[in-house]
Amino acid sequence: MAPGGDLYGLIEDAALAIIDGRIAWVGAVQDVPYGYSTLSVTDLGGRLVTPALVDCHTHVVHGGNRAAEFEMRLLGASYEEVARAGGGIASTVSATRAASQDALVAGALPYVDAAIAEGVAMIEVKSGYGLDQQTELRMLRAARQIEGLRPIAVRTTFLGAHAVPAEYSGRADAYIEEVCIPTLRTAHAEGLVDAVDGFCEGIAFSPAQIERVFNVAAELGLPVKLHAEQLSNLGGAALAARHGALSADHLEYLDEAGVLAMATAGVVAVILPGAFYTLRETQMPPIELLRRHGVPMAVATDMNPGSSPLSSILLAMNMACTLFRLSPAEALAGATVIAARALGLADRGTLAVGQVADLAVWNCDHPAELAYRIGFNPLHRRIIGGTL
Ligand code: DI6
Ligand code: FE
Repeated sequence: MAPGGDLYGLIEDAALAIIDGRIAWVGAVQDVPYGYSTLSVTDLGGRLVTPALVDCHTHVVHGGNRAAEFEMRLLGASYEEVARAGGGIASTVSATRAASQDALVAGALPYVDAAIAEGVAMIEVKSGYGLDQQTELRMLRAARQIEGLRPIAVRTTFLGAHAVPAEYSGRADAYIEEVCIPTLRTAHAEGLVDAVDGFCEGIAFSPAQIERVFNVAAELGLPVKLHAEQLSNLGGAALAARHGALSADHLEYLDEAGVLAMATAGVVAVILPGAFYTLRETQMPPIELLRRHGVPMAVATDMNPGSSPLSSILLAMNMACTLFRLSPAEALAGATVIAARALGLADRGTLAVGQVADLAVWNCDHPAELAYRIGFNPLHRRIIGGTL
């Protein structure tokens, strides 16, 4: 560990004891209790050690990509023209429906590997590009399968209320009743769901429609989170707060009433600068209000093929600082302990006794370097559950 201000609680010349995958002791080398002298020792060469990173909002499981749409938009096509040409979210739904589970896994692994290479030990993965029962289940099974193929923990989120599929165009209520809710029940019965999400927006679902899904989540004992106030303010954050949500995500159009509701209910604000950047948004999330009212802020990639083709959590941290004026310390907390909290987990994300020993070891002198450089990866190695 390295010298620096106490913003980070840095310990110089530090040692950390790990027993059975948990942090058993942390402090200065000269204070290591005698009883730990029998443990095997790994010298990390004086490098900076932080909790491993957590990417708490991604859509890495999906079919196809939208590079052609990106190109069309740069040539002047509007979002509507892109959609009429079969682009937009509908094109990802078609590609995802056409993909086998193996193909979905194979498509996600390069993003997962990129995350691992940057010190990520846990990634959240959402469904929401199937929008029919079969494909939503296949996406969630693919997400679960990743855990067996790579050294990373996966948390799955059911996002059936992401968009209205073409076959239900103009019939969003029927989609919620006939597809979304029955699929949620089936996915939960199969053990595929850790949390339930929705997209509360004019182009997606109304607060009343989201509430119907949230009520079923409550009945099943599942925590909820919400894409809220991304493009307009429909009161999604307050709705999430009323339902005791783990997080409300995006939040560019959040107002002070929404901030207060989140603060009171302990809802994490997940800041997603990759989508803000890609959509060339100009309305910033109300960072200063969130800070003033004590709403914890997480930072994530929102990796998805449309609005945020960003797989680098370090770049998301940099963007959170440069675009939204988070401090590097806030960005690091946002991609560790607060990100874990956005997933309902309190057992990781800090270097404290009893925490899961998922660590990142960096070729850095100071933790501010993690958010400072652009497109540079200083990871030395990860330590997962105490294992190098
Ligand atoms: N908000 C977003 O930015 C993405 N989903 C969501 O709820 C957009 C997803 C896409 O364009 O494919
Ligand atoms: Fe998202």
